[in-house]
Amino acid sequence: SETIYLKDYTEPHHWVRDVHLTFRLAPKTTRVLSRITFTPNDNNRGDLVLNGEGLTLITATVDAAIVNMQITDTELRIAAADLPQKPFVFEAEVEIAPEDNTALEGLYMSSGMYCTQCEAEGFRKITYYPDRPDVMATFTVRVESDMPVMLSNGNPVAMGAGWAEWHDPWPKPAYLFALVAGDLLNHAGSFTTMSGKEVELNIYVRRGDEDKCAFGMQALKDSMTWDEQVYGREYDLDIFNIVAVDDFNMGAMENKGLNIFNSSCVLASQATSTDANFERIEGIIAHEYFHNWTGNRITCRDWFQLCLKEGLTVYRDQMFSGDMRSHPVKRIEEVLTLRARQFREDNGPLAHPVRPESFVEINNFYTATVYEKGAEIIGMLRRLVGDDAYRKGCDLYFERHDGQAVTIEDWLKAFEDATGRDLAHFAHWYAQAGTPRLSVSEAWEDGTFTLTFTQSTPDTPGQTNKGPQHMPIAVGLIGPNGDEVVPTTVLELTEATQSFTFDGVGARPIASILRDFSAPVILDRDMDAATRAFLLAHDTDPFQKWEMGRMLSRDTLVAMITTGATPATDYLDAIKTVVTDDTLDPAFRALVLGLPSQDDLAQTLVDTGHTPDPQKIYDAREALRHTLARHLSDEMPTLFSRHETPVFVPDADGSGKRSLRLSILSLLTLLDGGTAARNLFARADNMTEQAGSLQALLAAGLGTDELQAFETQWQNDRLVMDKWFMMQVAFASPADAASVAEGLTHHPAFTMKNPNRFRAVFGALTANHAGFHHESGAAYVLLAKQLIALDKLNPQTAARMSGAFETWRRYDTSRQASICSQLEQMLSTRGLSRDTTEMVTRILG
Ligand code: HT7
Ligand code: ZN
Repeated sequence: SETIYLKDYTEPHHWVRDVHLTFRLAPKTTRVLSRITFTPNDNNRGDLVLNGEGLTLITATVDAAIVNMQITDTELRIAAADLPQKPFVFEAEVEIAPEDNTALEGLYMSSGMYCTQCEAEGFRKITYYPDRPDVMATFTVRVESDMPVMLSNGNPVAMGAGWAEWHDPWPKPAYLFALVAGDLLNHAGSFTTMSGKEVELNIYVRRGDEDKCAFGMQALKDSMTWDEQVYGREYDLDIFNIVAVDDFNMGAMENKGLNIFNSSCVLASQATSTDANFERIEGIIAHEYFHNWTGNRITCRDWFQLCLKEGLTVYRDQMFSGDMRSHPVKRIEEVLTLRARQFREDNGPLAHPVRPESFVEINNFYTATVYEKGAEIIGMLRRLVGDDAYRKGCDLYFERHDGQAVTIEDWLKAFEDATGRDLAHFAHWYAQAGTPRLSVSEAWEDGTFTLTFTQSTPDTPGQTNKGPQHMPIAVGLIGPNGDEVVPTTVLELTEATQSFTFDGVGARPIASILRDFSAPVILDRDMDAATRAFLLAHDTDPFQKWEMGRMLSRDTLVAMITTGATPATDYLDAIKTVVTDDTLDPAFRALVLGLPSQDDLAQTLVDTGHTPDPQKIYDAREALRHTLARHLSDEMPTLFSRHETPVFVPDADGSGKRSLRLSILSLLTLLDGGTAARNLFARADNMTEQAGSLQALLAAGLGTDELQAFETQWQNDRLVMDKWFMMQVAFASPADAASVAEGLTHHPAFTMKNPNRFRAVFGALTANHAGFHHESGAAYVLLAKQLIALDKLNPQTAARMSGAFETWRRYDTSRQASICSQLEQMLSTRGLSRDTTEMVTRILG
């Protein structure tokens, strides 16, 4: 397969002014008629190159005349010599079969409805077109079908029996095109924008789901208000539609005026959704809405610039969620995911820069690095320039580039021009892969405290000898009596080694370093348990306070695994003090009680020179859970009962209380034989507590009857059944995980065609660390076999899930050999997709 390079970017030979499309929908024989006005590009004259895949061409003309054209599997080309050297109209009719489209890219069918997914390169499966983001055009779309609801981008123009017409006045790239047709119901709302314009809002769902839209509608209105208040960005069409679709490869898609959502990311109700679901739905609705300005009005010149829209939009949705809920709790959750997904990626064979320099299949680069590290870069930029200058830079970016397809250079230039700062060094964050390691030493003499930092970034595939990064490190100093003597100060690191002094510090202080996780780095710092416990008790920065508890837990577990040590009483007491401190937010206390994941511990062991044994990691974690349960046994009943929420509200306060209560319940279940969990399961009036109590039972090796009851109750609710599939595999014992997953593939409700269902089972298998890496190797064999089968139907999802093997080099030679043999088996499969081939090849290294 061909590798595409950023350095090879050239402008297209033709620009598009406007596009008229007519869809005659039929499951096996949809006809797509296109009328496109092209203008030759004076900067780069050449052939007309149109992408097209899996299309049956019926007719094509230029200015109504037949012309010579070359057609391959991937493009239609008309030689420059055969084209007018002025604007011309290209018309075509093609046929496609949405019902046969199991890849869920292009036009496909899901539960009887027609829908599209065009990002990144799906539009070429709909008709011949220059399917690249720098080609922006206005679209007029006519849909013909017998479906009651027919939607496309922009504003409705007219409709009649069997047809509807839409016009989108904002020029856009083809990846933002969308069409939906189905027998749908809408939950309607409205919003008045800051300039007084009325916008019609709709969430379209399948019959039966209409009672699960209210929360999403409120989240949409909150997002619209927030973007006006915080970024000064107003919505720009008469209507904003969201559609829920059951079969969807990712979370959601920001198509202009017609967002399409995985139903799991929009449908919510007290009975069927957990607090985590509510929080995620609120965040994703915001994310897709915010794309209207960061992605749609200003888009990417090419797919290498993906982080331009994704990193910025993730940063924006994170800030929104912090404002809606709790910034400290959100920040801890963000760091947990960043470390679990992005640090893991950055540390293995799939490491790549936030702006990659090459790819084979762009779908493989919708990664934690592009999204989450991309968001961290925006957060660092803001910290470096300050809040006011950040807003000025954004304003200038919007003003200067509205309606354009731009690059990271354009983004940074807007900030340089708005702030007068030179960001050339800072720009390295976009180019240099790998997580920087930052070590720090401390000295105190005659009232002067000195911090000396040394940074280095490890080699990653294709990149060696990296330079220092420009990073903001937020620090504060705490005096020996626990009072803060120096409040949060941002130090700017630019060199490999750099010292900073603080004068007039009376007694040797304890430094709190990397407050609010101000840069995406690994901090190497020698610290004894007593100092960590001191900061856990006294740090004023919630992130560092949590971090100290986390490090104490991590060190305790590593000592248990490597030396058979038992947990120190001081550690147990320090955790108990925080968990029982009623002045602290319950959500924060639950996070302090949470232990590092098994995957996290495996990497920590590698970093400290050990080969991880997944079973030993599992055993140590279980042993520590039992020890914590015994240590908290007197306090647990009160903690559990005091955090009951008699009325369910899915907000920060309610979810925080339930989070602490369920964390306690999980430990309590290890001591009471499951009595409290069974009670809660029997009377829970919300999914958070129903699923939480069931998980507490499963984690203690109990819950068989409850699992059965859960299935009986929810067998007709596909999203809740995903939880049922997931839980059994996630909480299966290490020896049973593979066989439980395999068994579930024979359940009548299992299907490979629905990505949510496949991920419920196999995402859970790969997340069950000791089960996935069980010494039998059964899970490796099962996953490879399933991915080979899935690849034939849905290459995008198969490729994404093959990332589960990325950590193979961590483990012993026998596990390495088993994984490699499965990866090779996958590679040798005839017809393996370009997507999965690229991923497996990179993983093998
Ligand atoms: N911009 C979107 C990314 C995307 C996607 C979504 C659904 C299915 C396939 C997809 N490929 C890429 C989602 C987002 O970041 O908002
Ligand atoms: Zn996005």
